Amino acid sequence: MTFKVYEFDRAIVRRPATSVTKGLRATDRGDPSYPGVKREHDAYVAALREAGVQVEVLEPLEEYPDSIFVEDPALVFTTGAIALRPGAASRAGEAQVMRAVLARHFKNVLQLPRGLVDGGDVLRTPEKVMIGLSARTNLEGAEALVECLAEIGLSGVIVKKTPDNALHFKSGTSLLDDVTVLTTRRQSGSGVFSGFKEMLVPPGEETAANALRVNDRVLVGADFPATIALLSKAGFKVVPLPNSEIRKIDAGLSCMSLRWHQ
Ligand code: CIR
Repeated sequence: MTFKVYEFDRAIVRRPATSVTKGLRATDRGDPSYPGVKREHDAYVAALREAGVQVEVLEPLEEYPDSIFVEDPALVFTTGAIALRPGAASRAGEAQVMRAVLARHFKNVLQLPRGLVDGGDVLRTPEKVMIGLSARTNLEGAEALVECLAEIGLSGVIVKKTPDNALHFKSGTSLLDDVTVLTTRRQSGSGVFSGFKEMLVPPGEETAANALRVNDRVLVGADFPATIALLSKAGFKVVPLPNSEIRKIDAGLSCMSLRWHQ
């Protein structure tokens, strides 16, 4: 492979439906406003394009309030795509819709045969694909995913230590470069990143750990000044993005796109 795992030239996103205001959330801090979500999503798509990514924008799906989070029903890699079996009952049907989209882009589209997996629990690193168990991803699904990954030449490893209160494995972690992860004190304490250099998000900014490295830059929530300062000081080119509305339904920055290098 001649490119890094955070180098992308293609992405798929889906415009929010007005039903996005009823999206799932672990803690209710009030519904997000539709215009607010739309504004934040537009800024996200613009940031991907500015990073050099060709973005396909899919039409909204009113029947799936959380369908803006395209990362959860599928995985995409240069060698193929995998339609998943999302762990939230209200999101299960999103995978079939996404499968048809993937078929337009990939010759090889696999289907997770059993169990449950959300893409938010799957972290691609240079050596392997880490699969965190969570309330959305079970062992049966994770084991099946390891088999699917092997079919497209990738090595999956199951991580059993996603912190109890995290929605997804990646809620508390993102890959910053070949050897560095941005993570929370809590996730770090589990020891799953022993092979990596860890940068810890400052206390109170745990949600910032779901950042997104795309090509030469890192997209980070604009409301996390200490994390932005930390990353900037370490030499990363940081793009702060507004996400105060979308966060009300537990969004980070990885979840709104499927990204790959063609
Ligand atoms: C959900 O609970 O499924 C959505 N409200 C949020 C999904 C965020 N997905 C992600 O971080 N991969």
